[in-house]
Amino acid sequence: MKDVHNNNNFFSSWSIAGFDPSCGSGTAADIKTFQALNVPLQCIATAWTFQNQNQCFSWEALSQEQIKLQIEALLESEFPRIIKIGMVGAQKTVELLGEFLSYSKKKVVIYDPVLCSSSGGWLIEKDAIQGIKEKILPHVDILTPNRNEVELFLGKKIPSEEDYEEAVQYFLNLGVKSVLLKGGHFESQMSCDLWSDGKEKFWLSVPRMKGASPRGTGCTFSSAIAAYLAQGHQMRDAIVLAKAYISQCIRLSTLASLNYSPWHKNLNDFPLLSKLFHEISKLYHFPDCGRQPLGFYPIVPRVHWLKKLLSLGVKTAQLRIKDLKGIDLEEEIKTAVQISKEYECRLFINDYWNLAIKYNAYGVHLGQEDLDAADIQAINKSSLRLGISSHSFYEVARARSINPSYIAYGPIYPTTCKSMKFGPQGVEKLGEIRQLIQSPLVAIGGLNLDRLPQVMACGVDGYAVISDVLDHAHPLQRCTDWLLACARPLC
Ligand code: 3NM
Repeated sequence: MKDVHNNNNFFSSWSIAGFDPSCGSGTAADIKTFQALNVPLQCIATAWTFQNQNQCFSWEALSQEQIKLQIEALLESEFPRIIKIGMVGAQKTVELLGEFLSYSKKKVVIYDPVLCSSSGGWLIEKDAIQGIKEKILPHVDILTPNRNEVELFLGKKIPSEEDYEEAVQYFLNLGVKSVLLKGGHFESQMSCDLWSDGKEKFWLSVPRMKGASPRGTGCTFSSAIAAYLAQGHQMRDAIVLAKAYISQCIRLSTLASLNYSPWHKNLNDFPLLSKLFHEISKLYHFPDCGRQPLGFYPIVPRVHWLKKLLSLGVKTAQLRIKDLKGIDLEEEIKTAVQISKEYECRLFINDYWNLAIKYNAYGVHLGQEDLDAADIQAINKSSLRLGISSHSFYEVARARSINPSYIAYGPIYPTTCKSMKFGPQGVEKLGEIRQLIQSPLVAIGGLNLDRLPQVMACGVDGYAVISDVLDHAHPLQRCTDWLLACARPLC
C-alpha cells in the first residue's frame, strides 16, 4: 500500500458522503470542488438521496457491507491522508466509520455534519446523532457545522454569530480538535465564521452576498478546506483559502447552482481575519507612505548605520533593535527619529510602538505576535504609519483587516537574519499575495541584487534588506547600488 502522496504530489483524499442525483451537494459537490482546485479525489457513497434542485424527497442508506467494500477497494491502492466526511445517514454507517477512523492513524478528518437537507428533511437517523458524538467526533480535526447544525447539536437557539463563542467548548468537549462554526445562515451584513481549537480563535468575514443562496455551499466550503490541506497547506491557511474559494463560488453563482471555476485570486473574495468579534467591522485608516514608492528599504540595528545610509539618499528605513533596554533603547530611538527627519527619510520603528509614538516617528513596524500586545488604536490615533509582517495567507488576511500603511511578506528566500517557523515563500507565492492586497507590499527575506529583478517582476513596492547590505564587504557601495537598482524601471 502506498503512503500519503499520490502521483501528483497531493495528499491522497477521500470524500465520504451521500450521492445527490442533481449534483448540487454531497459527493458531486466534493468532486467539483476538488476538480476546480486541481486535486485528485476518491469518493465513498454512504447513501442514495432522492432529490432535485428544490427538494429532497427521501434517502436510503447503503448497507454496511456496501460501504465496507468501497473502503476496501480504495485501500487496495492508497491510504487516505485527508478524509472529508459529509452525510453519514444511518447509525450502522456511524459505527462502521467510527471503527475505520480509529484504525487509520495518519490522517486529517474534516467533518461537515450534514443533518438536514436545505429543504428541511432529515438526512440522518435520529438515534445516529448520539453515535456521531461518541464514535466520529473524537477523530475529527475540524468540524464545520452551520447555524442549524450547531443548534441541533446543542439543543438550543443561537441568536447571533457572537453566541458561537459559547458553542465552541461544547464540541471540543466531545473530542473534536477544532471547530469552524459557519455564519452563512445569519442576517448580519458580514458573513462571519468562527474557528477555534480551544487555545486560539479567529473570525473570518466577507460581505454577505444578498439573495445568493444556492445549494451545496456547506459541502463546498469544507471540501475546499480538505482540498487545500491535500495541497499541503497548513490548517489555518487552508481555512482562509477555502473561505476565499467559497466566496468566489457564491459570487459567480446563478440562483440554481454554485460556480466551480478555479480560484481567480480576486481580492474581493479574500476574507478579513480578526481575533475578536467586535473587531470585525472596525475600520482603521493608517496614513499612506506618500507618492514615492517605498523602494529600497534597509533594516538596521543602530543609529550609526542609519546615519551612513541616510546620507547616501535612503528614503525608507527601519530601526530594528533587539539588544537594548531602558534609557539606552529610548535614546537610540529618539536620535534615530531626529536623524530621519533631517534626511526626510520614512523611518519605521520595529516593535517599540510606544516609543515611536512618544518621539513622533514616521511609522511603526509590527510582527504578527506583536499585534496581539500592541495598542493598534493608540498607534492609529497618533497618526503614525503602520507596517505589518506576514508569512502566510492566514497572516495576510489578518494584516489586511487592520488596513495598514503597508504589508511586508516573507521570507521570500532563505534568510539567516531571523529564525522563523516559516520557510522561504518564493516569488510565485509573492505574486499571488500581490493580487490579494491593496496596500503597498514589501518583500523581505534573503533579498539580494541578483534576485531583485524576479522580486520586482511581482509588482511589489518595497524591498527590505539586512545582510545583503550590512554584511557586505563594502556596505556603503552596496547601498548605492541598491538605490540605483530600485530607481531603474523594470525592463
Ligand atoms: N523578517 P535578510 S525575514 C527581519 O519574513 C526579517 O518577516 C523577515 O534579513 C520576515 O535580508 C527577516 O538578511 C530578515 O534576509 C531579513
